[in-house]
Amino acid sequence: MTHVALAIAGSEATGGAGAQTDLKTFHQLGTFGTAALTCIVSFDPKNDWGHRFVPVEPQVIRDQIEATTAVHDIDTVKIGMLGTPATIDAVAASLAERDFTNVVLDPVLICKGQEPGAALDTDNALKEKILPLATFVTPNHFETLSLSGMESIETVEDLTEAAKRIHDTYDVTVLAKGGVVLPGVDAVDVFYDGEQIVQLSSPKIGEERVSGAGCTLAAAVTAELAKGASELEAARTAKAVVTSSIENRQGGHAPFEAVYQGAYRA
Ligand code: PXL
Repeated sequence: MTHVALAIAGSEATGGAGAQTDLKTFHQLGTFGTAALTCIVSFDPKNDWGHRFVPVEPQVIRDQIEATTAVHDIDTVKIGMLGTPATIDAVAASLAERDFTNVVLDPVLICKGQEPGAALDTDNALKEKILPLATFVTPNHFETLSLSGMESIETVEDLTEAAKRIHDTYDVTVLAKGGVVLPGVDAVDVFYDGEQIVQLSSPKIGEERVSGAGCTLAAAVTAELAKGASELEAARTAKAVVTSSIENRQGGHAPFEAVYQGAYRA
């Protein structure tokens, strides 16, 4: 039987991020992909590609999780963009009712289309209600600052300290992403599970952030865990998948490019 992975994530219609990216990543890594949508994001080409954002009704989110977990045996789930405090409550309740072995959280803290006030409520709800249920978290530079409470992260040593603080606060395995934000020729991520600190490094590909890279990383961790990999093995494979997806990124008519997972080979 093919292992099943579930994404609880938003739709980003252009295929560069969100559930679309998660499903492609799941498929590329040989898992059976399923998705429960939490919100719908439509970039606005007439307004600087801002995010038009519509949350899915909380009960509908719960229904989708009920449906996927009734049809399939699912022990590994990825959580992407949730979007509102009400969505977060619905997902937290659905998670608490089930006993998932791996809950991989991509802590998407802000989305361009949201009101700053609303985004703050959402961030707080994510920290309070979802993070305690997560087993593995993949914060980017900005999210690592926010979750660790550190004032600045400028070196790999800072990133390591931040990963430790997040682990110790939330009792979760951390893969903190330095990405293109930290200086240097390599994109360095720091893995910390309470015992091992491991730096995952690969040469930067350009200096621009590529849309969907974070979704791909967390989805790849999820697929590997669903297949039975250890957390560290999953992190290593995910780093390779993201690097390949960025190398093979796809441009279009927007001023940003999107990751492509289809060229990755183990
Ligand atoms: O990459 C973060 C992200 C996640 N999920 C959805 C998104 C985005 C960014 O656009 O739209 C649905």
